[in-house]
Amino acid sequence: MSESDHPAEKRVFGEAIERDEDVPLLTGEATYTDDVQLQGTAHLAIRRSDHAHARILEIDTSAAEAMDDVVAVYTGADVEDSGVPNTIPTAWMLPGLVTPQYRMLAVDKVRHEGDGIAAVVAETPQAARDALAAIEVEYEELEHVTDPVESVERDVPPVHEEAEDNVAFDFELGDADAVDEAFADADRVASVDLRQPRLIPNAMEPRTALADWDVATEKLRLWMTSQNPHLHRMLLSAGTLGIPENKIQVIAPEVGGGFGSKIYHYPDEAVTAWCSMQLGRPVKWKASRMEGYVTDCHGRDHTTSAEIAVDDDGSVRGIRVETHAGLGAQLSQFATATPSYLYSTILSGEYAIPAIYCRVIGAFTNTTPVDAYRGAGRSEGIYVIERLMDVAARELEMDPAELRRTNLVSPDEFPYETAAAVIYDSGEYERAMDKALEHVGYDDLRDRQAELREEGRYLGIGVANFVESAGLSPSGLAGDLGAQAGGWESSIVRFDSTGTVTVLVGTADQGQGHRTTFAQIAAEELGVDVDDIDVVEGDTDQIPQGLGTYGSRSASVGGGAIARGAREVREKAREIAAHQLEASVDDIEFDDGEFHVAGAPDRSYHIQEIAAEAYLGHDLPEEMDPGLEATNFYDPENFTFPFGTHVAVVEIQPETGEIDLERYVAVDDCGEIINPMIVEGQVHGGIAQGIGAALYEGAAYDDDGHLLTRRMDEYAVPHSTYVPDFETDHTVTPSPHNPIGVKGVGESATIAAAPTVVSAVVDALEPFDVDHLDMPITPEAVWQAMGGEE
Ligand code: MCN
Repeated sequence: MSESDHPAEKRVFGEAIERDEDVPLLTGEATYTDDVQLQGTAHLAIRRSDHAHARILEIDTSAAEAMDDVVAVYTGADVEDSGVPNTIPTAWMLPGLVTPQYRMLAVDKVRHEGDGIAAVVAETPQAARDALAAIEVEYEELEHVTDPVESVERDVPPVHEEAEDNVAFDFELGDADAVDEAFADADRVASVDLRQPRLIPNAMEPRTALADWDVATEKLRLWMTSQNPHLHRMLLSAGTLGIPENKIQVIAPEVGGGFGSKIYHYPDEAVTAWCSMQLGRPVKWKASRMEGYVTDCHGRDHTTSAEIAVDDDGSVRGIRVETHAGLGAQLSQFATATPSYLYSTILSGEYAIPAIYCRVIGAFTNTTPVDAYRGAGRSEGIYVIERLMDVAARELEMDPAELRRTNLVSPDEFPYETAAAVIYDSGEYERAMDKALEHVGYDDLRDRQAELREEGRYLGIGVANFVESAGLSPSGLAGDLGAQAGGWESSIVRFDSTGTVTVLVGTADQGQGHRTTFAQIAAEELGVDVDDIDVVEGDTDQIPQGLGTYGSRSASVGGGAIARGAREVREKAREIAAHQLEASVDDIEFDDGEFHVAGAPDRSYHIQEIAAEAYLGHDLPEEMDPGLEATNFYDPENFTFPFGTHVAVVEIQPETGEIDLERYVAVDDCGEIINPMIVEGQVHGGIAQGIGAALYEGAAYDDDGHLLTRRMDEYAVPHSTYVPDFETDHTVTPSPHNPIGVKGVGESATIAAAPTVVSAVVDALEPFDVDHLDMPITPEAVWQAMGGEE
């Protein structure tokens, strides 16, 4: 272990303290959006398209309007006529991007099953839902397309008139000529065609919104299931409703999971707000589970051809990747960034690859919009490079772990600039890989595999390395690449006069444990007890600015803002202490919350006493303002790049094709660890989601463009019995540019697990000459690959 595994002595940072948030969450005392009750609330239900693609000829709402308890029925034309901007804007512009107007309710045609057509507001949720069926819609059906390759290659009516060929963008990264040369020179070339199916996020709490338009003050209060209340405030203001930003308050109370799906500015929450504005009374909308399946943004949907050029000694010379990325029927906020920059820039993985070229065609299809889902872009990219490593190892008849090791970026090469245009901050890749392989007993497993094969048993060992760009930054770079927002986060760290501390931060938890870990950061910096710290997130009126929680940014960027704010507060307290102790500031030491003069620890002031002095005392240093708080905006100089190695061991049942996942070992490196228990929880959840993608999950459409997997018994998220006990470990390689050395961890294991498990299954099937199977790998697919009849 290197020295970095033993950070300087810490009090509470790095401790596995229990999650402060759990008692209210587990006892049902916590407040979710649906728990918020306002007097006089009306209820919204949304009539949605049953067709994948159709022109709307006529909508007759009269029967619905006449029903008992119905307050109002609105169509897309009503929204349009109200004069609001009525645009759901995209947040990431790519060169040449086609941006058709995305409205709150469809006006001319429906573009996917689930597209909103009309809004019913009624006195009760049941009355609103009942009235939906009474709305008569006359359609002219149009040919539809659900597959991203067919969408651009087949002659089909365009999803949007603005994109005749259904291409929203055609993106390239890397040096095509250098790659051509590498391929011409290399000893061998291997290739693989991959399909990464659509995944459905399945957060436990459905999307919900409660809007309250105050007619007197013309202010909108909107409680909603949001991962980023400030972004929602900004997008509602500028693009959709045309209300000044300072007249909108977005509140995200407890949020029950998101996995990306609650980042986005959807039409539904905006319609809820718009209805409240029309009626001057509170309006609530809550998605049903099935509604969520067709309206929450899906993830992935990539069809890829990838090639790798290698020399006989295992050196990778270059990779070439072409991907059709399904975007669905509309451009969701990060729909363009995820399959372009987040995907292509991680294709180097943990390896020193001299030449990389990637082309991504973003295709509109008649399906639910696709956007970032846990691992967003990085999952898809790491899957490609790790599958390429496996096919190259087969081509070279080399051990797949050995091929990986041969190409790792070594510790002395950091900061390492890849041929995919990013600079990795720090890493000790081989150390993590060694740890994982030793833990699983890799060499012995290979021996056992050979022995079992003699007996007609098929053991598979899958190894995958991953690196991940977490916490998009800096803002300048994001802007250069087309982002319509920055990469910073903001905090306020405030002592109260009695010595307690309030930390306000612009991130927004959905289960990650921010309240606990952020209190640990502040407690460490300020030398106070964690119980004296209250962390506040999710309310735009309390926290002036923020960008939210996604892209595994909260610990590194939000935590960075908190640490910097706390340090500012500590320095002001130091000045007050120096004044009280009649000493020079430079002579004041800070130890476990106490300020004292160097070498004279007997006379000291605790920082909490100094807080009282800052508010209540009468003797502050000359020209110092009262109070003890700091506002900090932290704009990191780079992403952080967590990494690690995961190993899976499977055994295939030859009679049925069933896959027994026997062991799963994960060694992750997320820099300095704030709370090891929370990190382990994130890794566990992430592995489960990656296993889900590898073996169980995948959205499917029928020939009419209807989603077939629209219920929990049709879309298979892994149950606890589907996953083995996880064996986790870590290394610690601090990020050199982060104020507290942390890197993100929220998505790491999802990124690693899918290629690890696929690698293991394909490894087991080596005797059957199987180089690759697409996810989700079902027993049926395995059985067929082993020669079973269809
Ligand atoms: N942490 C830590 N030490 C580190 C890094 C992180 O203790 N070195 C802690 C953090 O303080 C935080 C948690 O681990 O409590 C995750 O931190 P981070 O990696 O910064 O990720 P975010 O908090 O920004 O969360 C986003 C990430 C993403 S992108 C998805 S998707 C995801 C995920 O987190 N969705 C989740 N984890 C989830 N967990 C739950 N329960 N529910 C979701 O919807």
